[in-house]
Amino acid sequence: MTTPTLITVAPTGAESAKADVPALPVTLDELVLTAKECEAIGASVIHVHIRDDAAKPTLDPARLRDTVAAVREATDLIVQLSTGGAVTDPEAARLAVLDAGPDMASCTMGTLNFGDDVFLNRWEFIVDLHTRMQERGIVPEYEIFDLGHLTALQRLLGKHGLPAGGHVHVDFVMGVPGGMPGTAEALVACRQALRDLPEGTTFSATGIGRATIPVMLASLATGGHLRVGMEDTVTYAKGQPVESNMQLVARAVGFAQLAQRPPLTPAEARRLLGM
Ligand code: KMH
Ligand code: ZN
Repeated sequence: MTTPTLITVAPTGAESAKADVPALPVTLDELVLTAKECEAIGASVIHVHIRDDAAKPTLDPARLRDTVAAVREATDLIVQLSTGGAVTDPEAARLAVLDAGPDMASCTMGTLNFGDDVFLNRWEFIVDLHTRMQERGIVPEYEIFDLGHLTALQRLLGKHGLPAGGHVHVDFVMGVPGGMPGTAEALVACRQALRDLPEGTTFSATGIGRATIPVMLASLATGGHLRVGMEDTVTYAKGQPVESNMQLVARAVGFAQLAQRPPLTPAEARRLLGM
């Protein structure tokens, strides 16, 4: 039996500058337009980072609330806010992201070198984030940047219980300098390690930069779902900048259809994720 594909779009991220990547959606209007376009062609989840008036990453609470409301108003997409933010964001601001009331939020399962920076995720912070999401009924997407993060997730669920809704969904973020490589071999190792997580655990995968296509194909071939977008990929092919998030979602939909795993609608994705 074929498993349809959950497609997440991660349109903005916190790492690329608008000056370097003019097609990056950074205003609320740009984000909403992107959300509508990507939903129309097959995305069911949007992973959101926001920017301030100078297009710099921000976790401003009022802006986050307005963003959740605007995306909900314009689309049926599942709204997943990033609690990872930028590497410079303090823990308190990252926890306060939940006050914006998203459907989902990311929860990174460990600390790693992140290029030349450090993406800090202390154990106590992870527990705090996970517990607050349980209390508020916000469904986590556990971000897995390295194999050991799955061991940390096993420990988290064993000690602190299942997430809101009871379904466990993870996202393998592959090819960050400092994390696991964006290869089929690494994806298969992660896939095998899911044995130690609750039955029915689902996974998405995304490859950073040139890892995008191998990771996408490997994920489709092993029953996984897809995350694509300009947070992770700003070059479509050698020498060819990405024109829009829609272009990346369209490619993902094409690959998914070739694999006979058509995209899930947002309503079907909600059922899959236990919402
Ligand atoms: N921007 C990275 C430091 C997430 O959204 O939760 C963290 C990140 C993960 O993008
Ligand atoms: Zn992110």
